[in-house]
Amino acid sequence: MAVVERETPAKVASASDSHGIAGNQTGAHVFAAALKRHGVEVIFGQSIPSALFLAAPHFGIRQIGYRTENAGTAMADAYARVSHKVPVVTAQNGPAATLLVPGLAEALKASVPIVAIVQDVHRQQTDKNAFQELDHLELFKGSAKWIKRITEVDRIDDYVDMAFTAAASGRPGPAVLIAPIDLFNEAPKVGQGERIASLGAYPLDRMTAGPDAIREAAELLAGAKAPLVIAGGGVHLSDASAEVAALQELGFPIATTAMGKGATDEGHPLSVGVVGYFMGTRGRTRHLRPLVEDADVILLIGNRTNQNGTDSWSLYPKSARFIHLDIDSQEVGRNYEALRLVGDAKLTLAELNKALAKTDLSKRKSARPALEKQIAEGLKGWDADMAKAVDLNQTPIRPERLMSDLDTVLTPETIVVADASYSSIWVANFLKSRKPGMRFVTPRGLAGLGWGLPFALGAKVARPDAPVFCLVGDGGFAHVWSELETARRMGLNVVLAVLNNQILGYQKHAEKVLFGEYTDVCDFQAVDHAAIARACGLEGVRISDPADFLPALKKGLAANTTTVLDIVTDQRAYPPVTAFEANQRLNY
Ligand SMILES: Cc1ncc(C[n+]2csc(CCOP(=O)(O)OP(=O)(O)O)c2C)c(N)n1
Ligand SMILES: [Mg+2]
Repeated sequence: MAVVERETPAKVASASDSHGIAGNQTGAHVFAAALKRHGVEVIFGQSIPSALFLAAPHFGIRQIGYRTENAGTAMADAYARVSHKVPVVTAQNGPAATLLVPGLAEALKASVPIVAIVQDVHRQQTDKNAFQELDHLELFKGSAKWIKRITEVDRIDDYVDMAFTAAASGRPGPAVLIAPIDLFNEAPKVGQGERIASLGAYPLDRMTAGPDAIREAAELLAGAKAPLVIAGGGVHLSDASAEVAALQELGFPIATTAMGKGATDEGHPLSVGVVGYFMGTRGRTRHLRPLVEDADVILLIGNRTNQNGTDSWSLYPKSARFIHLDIDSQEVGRNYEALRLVGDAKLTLAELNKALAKTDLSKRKSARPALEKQIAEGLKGWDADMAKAVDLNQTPIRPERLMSDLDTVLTPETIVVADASYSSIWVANFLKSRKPGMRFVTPRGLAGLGWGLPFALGAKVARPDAPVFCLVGDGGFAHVWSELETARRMGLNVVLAVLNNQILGYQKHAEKVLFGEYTDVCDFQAVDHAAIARACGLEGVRISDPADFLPALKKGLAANTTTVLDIVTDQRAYPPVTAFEANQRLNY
């Protein structure tokens, strides 16, 4: 006996009656109205819960149909990072729900708000081994900030509001709302619409650290011999780059983590660039390591002091006095004991800047010319290293050549996306941010492969007018080729460059460094990614000559379709990760 895998479509509200709950309206309408109230314009889904998607257009909510749930969650994640709105992703119970886990886990670690609505089995079939029944409350433990199952149609508003509040307040993160399928078809008994709050933008609540701590921080920074600011991804989450820029104008050098990249204009004379685990030869900030190591007061902003950002906790000097500003009190002092500034970065920095203005900033003023010189010379040293270390005209193509060409067409509005592995490092190290608040979207929460293309699509949904460039490795791209069809169907035009080195690069190189050999799955058979793009009705161009990249890139950025540039790159190329520094095993 076959089981019914899909619910029967619910009655769909007419456009005129869509905002009130009356007559034969259902839980699906209540859900859609609540989402509308929170400013939701799109839902990343695949037609389930069907009743919700049939009702949603009547509330002006469009469905962005993903091919796989993990890609859909990554789309929602990038949409959130770029738009500052809380995105909604949905999935069917069971196997579909399990595929939300990777995307939610990345969002949890990267502090990105997402509301996931997960369909559950019919309430009367609970715990009977119903079709695709799974304990979702257990499933999402460890990958979500908040998980609840709603069982009363009359409480949909309450639960939707709780989910948005959980996602968008405090340290943002994913909230999972589990909703039995029959709830969407049931008519509410009591009137709805008492709740009027709109909770769909984050940070939902901004709070500042206490005035005494802020005053103490200002005194420390003003009186320091060699202060340094290291801004993390929290600056973007809090939309605090203008306040960081104001702090910079007071004479403070600003470095960032990879997640914080774009927090500053990297053309500013007091912008250090990205510091962390890729400060080896060819690392843009390699010659600025002393600037970090000699700092006596370090202000960390929205920086979780993780392994890569601190070069395995070897980079930040133990002797420095730390001031740590974060919305999550648990992050403050986690790895470096610090003066605690617990609060929203934007609001607290605004207060800190005011407090600094009242201090004696003559030290900052007098130190500035030498500081600017140190930074300029350090970056010049990098240029000289590059000229010596890399032949930008060689074939197979060096990724540094691609980044150098790409850098010439970047605008402050360009959104640069990268997948995990080397791609994240190529863009973070070799491109320059053009303004405070420029967006470089990389999966640095957990650094999983397969986030690149869906991130690019989610970013494009959030900012349709912005050019979106995405860099991926051939290994990571293979996780999500299927979303090329999504790009075409949804009319989301991005330029995707595949570093076709025909290997799991980072994996192979790490094995060579650690063991002197590597396992055979690191080498791939040849794949023509341009042909895959063309098979999906998109533009696909294979590039073997470095001179062909820039024209193809410009054409792709101007095109009315997604373009895949399949670039034959040198498999021996690796970015300047310090763990690989001067390792002879990589000269193969
Ligand atoms: C989902 C996931 N699986 C495995 C890994 C481990 N891993 C990190 S880098 C890497 C190789 C990536 O190869 P590719 O995407 O081709 O990029 P390349 O390093 O060659 O530029 C692997 C397997 C990971 N980070 N994420
Ligand atoms: Mg590869």
